[in-house]
Amino acid sequence: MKIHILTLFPGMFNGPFSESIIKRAIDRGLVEIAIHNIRDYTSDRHHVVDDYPYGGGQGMVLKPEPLFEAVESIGGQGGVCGESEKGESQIPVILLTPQGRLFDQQAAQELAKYEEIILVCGHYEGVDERVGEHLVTDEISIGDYVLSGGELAAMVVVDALVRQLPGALGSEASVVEDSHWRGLLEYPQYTRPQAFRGWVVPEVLLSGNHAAIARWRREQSLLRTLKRRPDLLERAELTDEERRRLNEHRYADSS
Ligand code: 6GU
Repeated sequence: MKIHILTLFPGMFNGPFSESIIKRAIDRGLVEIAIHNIRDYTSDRHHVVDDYPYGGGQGMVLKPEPLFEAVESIGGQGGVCGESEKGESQIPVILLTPQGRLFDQQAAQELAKYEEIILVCGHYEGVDERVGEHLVTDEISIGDYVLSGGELAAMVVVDALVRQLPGALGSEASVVEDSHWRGLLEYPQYTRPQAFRGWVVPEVLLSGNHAAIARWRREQSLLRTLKRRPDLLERAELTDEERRRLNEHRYADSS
């Protein structure tokens, strides 16, 4: 997979991409990450990337020309994602902005299927609306809070994509068992020592009874999700029996 990132602050990406899973995926040739400085795509003497908003108001707005120039030079053509007018398949061009649709595990899975994507980091008070309308194919937000720019959000997206690439993790099982894989939170994990400051590891995990352990973990996932993120249960893959038992818990808790 090849991921292009358009940013005004290329230096921000140095740390996160040179450690851990992402570094290993790059070293193994599973992903190539190309950081492009938006300022390099200006054509004026002062390399201006932003300007005052028409109509007045606070802050500055990112100009459209450098962003179009950058995306087109990379090979993204804008317009509707899928097929271009000429028929060749298009590279998704994704603007990171608090106005975007919420990024979740499902969005991460969909994006990870592409051979090449372009992430555009928004900044200042906003990005000229013509970028959203005519250049990008999608707009993504990573949560309901405002960040100073799209860079940290782009790093979040890259991490979520890269860890899904075959061979990126130590074992494929890690992806399958991850939180949110089937829409539930993960069960509690323990390691040695068996007793720490008087707090002991649940007995079942020491039993060697794999069926009992699997049952306990599933139960813990369900209860934890019910307690912390009940909204996730609507879309989770549950058996009829599990739904019935959860409903019992719900009523037990509300009475
Ligand atoms: Cl993608 N960008 C910014 N600036 N703030 C955000 C965000 C993105 N997602 C959540 N907050």
